[in-house]
Amino acid sequence: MSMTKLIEAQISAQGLKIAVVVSRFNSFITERLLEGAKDAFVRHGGEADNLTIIKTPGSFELPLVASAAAKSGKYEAIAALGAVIRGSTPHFDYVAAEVSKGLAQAALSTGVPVSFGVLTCDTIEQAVDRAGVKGGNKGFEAMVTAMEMARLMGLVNGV
Ligand code: INI
Repeated sequence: MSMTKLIEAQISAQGLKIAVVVSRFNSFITERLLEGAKDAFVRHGGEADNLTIIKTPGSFELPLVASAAAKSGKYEAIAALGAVIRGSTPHFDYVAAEVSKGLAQAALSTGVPVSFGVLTCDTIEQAVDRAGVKGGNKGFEAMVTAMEMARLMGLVNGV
């Protein structure tokens, strides 16, 4: 009889070293995302000493810093947090496109999970809703994903 293998990770921060890379641009939103991420880490058994917070000027700078943090070998996962809010110029589209592509690239090129906790919103209200008001907290979710992916990569890589 054949036996199907299922690989699925538990979500726990116990013993995990994680870096949060967070943008200062739109800090009234990103500070809320950061609080959500810290809350998720602590609630899942993470130790304060195992959490590193790295601040960037804007979301555009997140991929380079996430990539450097991933390459350092110090962290099992990275959670990237930012808030890109549409203005009256095409700037939004360039920043949103580069940060999403860049963070995916940082994960794929290093093998270290990088979760996408970057809001891309049309309005400030939409961003507020996703930073702990009506729509949950995307920083919390990004941290939960970072923890699960850190464990999952350990299982897939046979560590
Ligand atoms: N950075 C953001 O994180 N969110 C934004 O909404 C945003 N807008 O709209 O301009 C933004 N711009 C700054 C950008 O990320 C860079 O820091 C800047 O262009 C310098 O490289």
